[in-house]
Amino acid sequence: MRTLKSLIMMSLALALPAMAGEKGVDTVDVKPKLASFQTFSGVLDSSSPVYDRIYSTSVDGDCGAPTFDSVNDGMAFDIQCIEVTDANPIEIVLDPALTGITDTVLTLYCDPFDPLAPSQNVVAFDDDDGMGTLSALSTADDIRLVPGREYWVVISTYGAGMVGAYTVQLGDNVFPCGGVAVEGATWGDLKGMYR
Ligand SMILES: [Ca+2]
Ligand SMILES: [Ca+2]
Repeated sequence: MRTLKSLIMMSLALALPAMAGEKGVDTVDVKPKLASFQTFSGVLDSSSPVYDRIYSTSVDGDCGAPTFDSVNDGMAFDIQCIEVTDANPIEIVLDPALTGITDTVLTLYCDPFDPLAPSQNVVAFDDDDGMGTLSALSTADDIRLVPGREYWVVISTYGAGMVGAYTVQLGDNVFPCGGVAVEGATWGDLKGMYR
């Protein structure tokens, strides 16, 4: 009994520093705007593809933001394409009224995102800057993109097994260019096709 308890305490002690490093105190609650911004929507469910996600505290418009491996693996994800109309800072905000996922994460990639190499091509990442534990990339993050180029927004979750519908509001210099099929997203798959 005592041994089991100390084992549990040891596991907690080992797990906590990693968790604390990834999940900071949530002090930011960026609200979606009330105006009729463009949006995209989708659903994460048990049939969604999964990946071992990363997190990042940096922003790099040139697709090279340094990342950290998350202790959380096997997250459902969805890919949506966006483009910008100018080089002003962008906003991408999960809409709490239309999102049922309890704890989202959002990663912005240059095209393409490879679920087998999620640390490559990263522009920015956010966990909790939206309302509660929802995600938001806001103008405060100063993310500037290149018009005419496609970027991929990967909507996923903090932990594995989190599912539900989501809607994402885009700032007025951002517009959606459609969902991206996962088959088309995977460099590994493409290499497999032409090998
Ligand atoms: Ca979150
Ligand atoms: Ca928040």
